[in-house]
Amino acid sequence: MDRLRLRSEPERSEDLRVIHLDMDAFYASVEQRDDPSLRGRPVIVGGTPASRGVVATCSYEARKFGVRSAMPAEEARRLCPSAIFLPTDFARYKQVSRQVKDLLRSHTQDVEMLGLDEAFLFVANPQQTVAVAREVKRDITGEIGITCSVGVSYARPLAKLASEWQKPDGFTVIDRHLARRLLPKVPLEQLWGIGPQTARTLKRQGIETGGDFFSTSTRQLIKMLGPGRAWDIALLCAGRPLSPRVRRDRRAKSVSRETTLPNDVADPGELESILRELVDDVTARVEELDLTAMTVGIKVRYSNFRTLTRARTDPTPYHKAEAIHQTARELLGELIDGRQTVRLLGVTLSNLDYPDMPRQLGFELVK
Ligand code: TTP
Ligand code: MG
Repeated sequence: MDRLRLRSEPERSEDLRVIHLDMDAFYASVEQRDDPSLRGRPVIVGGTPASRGVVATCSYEARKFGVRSAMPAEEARRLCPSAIFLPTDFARYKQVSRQVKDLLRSHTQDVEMLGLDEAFLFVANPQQTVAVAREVKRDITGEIGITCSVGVSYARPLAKLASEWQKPDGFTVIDRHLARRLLPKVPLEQLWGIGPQTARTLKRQGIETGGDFFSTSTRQLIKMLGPGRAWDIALLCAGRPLSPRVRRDRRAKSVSRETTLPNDVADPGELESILRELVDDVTARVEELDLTAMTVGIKVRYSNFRTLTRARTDPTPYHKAEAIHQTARELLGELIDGRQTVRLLGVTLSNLDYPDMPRQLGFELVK
């Protein structure tokens, strides 16, 4: 059976640069901090059983009884009759979240908040990351008055996995060595970057861990996920996720997708079908954002690593996926001749038209 094989990666020195921090039982901890009589007791924040609401979160004391976020409050009360139910005081949690953010910014400018209670921090000097992470954790507990769990690693999904590893009040470092040992056993739904939908699709086929993923045939994985997604997940499961950088500008200037092929390919028909999957993927993402693109670009990396790009801009935005396919196919035709073997293919849609942005009149070819 043909299995996914990743090209071997040059040995790298440790490069722990990413910190992920997640507050413990956030809403409930704020409540316990502000009312000492609640400390050490099962506290449930969210809807009440009477209003047929659901649990937003609960203190770790309540978790011992099996209470969880998103559970009907009625069920939570059955599991834990002694629990204290409190309404959600969103304004207060938001205020604490702002304090957390300011504190994090005083440690490093490279902070990316995700929702109210979690954040990624990026540290320039990897020698200092663990020390920075310890200081941040200590200051959050000291100055904000609630505990958090912290993970340190070399890429975002692994830092996130690390912070969840020993909750609450945890501190976990996942270096490359540990990542290689853990990942084959980690349930896929715990990997940030694999959504619940994808995890369910894979689980239905008996693929529950990184180890299962690699013992599945390439053909089956590509059939289930498409080549781009299959390779992204393969890299994730191998502990080699893409760049750890922060995106400051959330408004995308382009949407792209590229994939390193399992084996080098020269056959134009095969390359076209892989290109089709990539185009489908970027087109779906652009449509999801309610945008249109004026430029279609492709990238080809040959086996000798020579990389060429081609792009074409159309004055009327590409509204139809078929038109994008057609252009991408033509551009590919300019770069392959059936003899040269290709190791990577990519597609980019750019010159995106945002509904609130004045239509650009002059545009240039984007390479
Ligand atoms: P989480 O970080 O998922 O949960 P938590 O902080 O309460 O607990 P822990 O991290 O220790 O596991 O979510 C942060 C807050 O978001 C949480 O305090 C309440 C809110 N929330 C909801 O309102 N509904 C939900 O389903 C979830 C998961 C969270
Ligand atoms: Mg949390």
